[in-house]
Amino acid sequence: MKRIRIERLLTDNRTLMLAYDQGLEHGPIDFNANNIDPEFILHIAEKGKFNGLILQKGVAEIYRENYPKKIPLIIKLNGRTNIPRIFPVAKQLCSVKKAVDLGADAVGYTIYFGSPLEPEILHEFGKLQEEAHDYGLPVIAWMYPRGKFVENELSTSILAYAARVGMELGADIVKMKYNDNPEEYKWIVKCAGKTKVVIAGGEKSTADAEFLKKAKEIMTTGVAGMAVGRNIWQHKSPLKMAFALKKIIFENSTAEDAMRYLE
Ligand code: FBP
Repeated sequence: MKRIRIERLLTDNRTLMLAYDQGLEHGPIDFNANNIDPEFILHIAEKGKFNGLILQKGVAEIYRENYPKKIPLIIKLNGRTNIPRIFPVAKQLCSVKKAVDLGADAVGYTIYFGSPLEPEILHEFGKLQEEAHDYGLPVIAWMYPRGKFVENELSTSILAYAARVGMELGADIVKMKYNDNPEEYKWIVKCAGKTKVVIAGGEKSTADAEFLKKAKEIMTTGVAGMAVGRNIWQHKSPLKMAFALKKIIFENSTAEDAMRYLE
């Protein structure tokens, strides 16, 4: 079996990734005149020295020439728009081979855990996880409980189950939502075993201090870090927010100290 090259995504076992797949998932409603332009994001990724930039294959392919060489590329292999609101499912749109051709350092895939279409989702993931590992590529599973069988997407029990399933399926990293319960979240992280947990940023927070306080709390739960999109590139000073988060994630700074970067 090939060695999985996960080290590029980590700094001392911690990570801060930049997510920019929202153009497909949510549409231009997330964007303004600056961040609608992928080149704006590539610049932030490079200057912010992120541990990875998450893109759909189209952006990676079309903006290939401008891609910052030193920033690991994470290609999201599946995705969906938010127009058809039937079953939560996102089919594979990019092959592992295509991701490799594009220079990917890792691949990602959203598992709508609990969806009525879960059997197909898990089957598709199972195949691409093997293909990616055959290339030595780490696999990141977005473990999002969703659909009519999921009573509460953020309950500790469903998130713990989701984290465990990510590990059982061979994900190297699971990307999960945070449920504002640091004590219970430690159990969720434990359920993932040696699979690393990273937390999604979520909707743009209206208060920087609150967002940094939450990041600090998140880092007490044992997760490896965060994969943030809107809270960075919708921020009026994206790089300042990135550096503030890095202080917390990599240097164990307090939220108050990190806040100085934003003042
Ligand atoms: P944000 O940090 O902007 O929340 O991005 C994280 C992310 O997982 C993206 O990768 C993805 O596009 C989006 O959230 C999907 O979130 P949802 O399914 O809740 O709309």
